[in-house]
Amino acid sequence: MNGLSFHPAYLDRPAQEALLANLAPLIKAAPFFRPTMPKTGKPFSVEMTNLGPLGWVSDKDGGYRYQATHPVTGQAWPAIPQALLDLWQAVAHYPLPPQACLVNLYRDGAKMGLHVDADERDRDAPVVSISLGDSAIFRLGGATRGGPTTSLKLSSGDVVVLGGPARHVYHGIDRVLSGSSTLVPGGGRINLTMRVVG
Ligand code: MD3
Ligand code: FE
Repeated sequence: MNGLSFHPAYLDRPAQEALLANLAPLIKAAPFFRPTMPKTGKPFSVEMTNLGPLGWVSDKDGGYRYQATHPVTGQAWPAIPQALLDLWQAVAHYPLPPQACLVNLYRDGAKMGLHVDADERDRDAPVVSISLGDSAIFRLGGATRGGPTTSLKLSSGDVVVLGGPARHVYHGIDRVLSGSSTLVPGGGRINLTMRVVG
């Protein structure tokens, strides 16, 4: 796939543990919430929180959007840790820093349907994804829904950079392989995506 760069095992186990320890107090301050679908209000199976000046949220009345505050606590999102900004710097090859780091939590049975990330004004900036915990089957399609797709297993410590054409393709998480990692307390998978919102 054009614009996709895959860095398997970019973070070794000690680095994954250090990152998770770094995130723990931030997630305590900005707890995971469960977004709901625009219009229908159907809850996501994935829980989310954010770091940075902006965070991605969704609910029945407001729909998909970025905003500066946590939808439940009303507080500003915690800052993106320097270790994550350094990682962005090392792999994104983009002049601007990320404004949002979306943190996705996949507990038992959570998945994410095929979608395109299109709520960012900056259409050129890449997205950097970091996987922690249980492995997941990631599905990658093309620019239109209904075309051919391929799947890729994302494991703990893997980093994916989606730039260029890959930034605008359909993608989702088919399933998480429960029990495949011991990293995340309580089990499951955490995915971080850093974004320039524009
Ligand atoms: C391809 N997250 O948060 S990360 C999302 O594993 C999202 O939680 C998945 O899709 C996850 O929006 C996949 C890899 C990823 C992230 C953003 C992309 C792939 C992408 C944007 C465009 C194309
Ligand atoms: Fe996405």
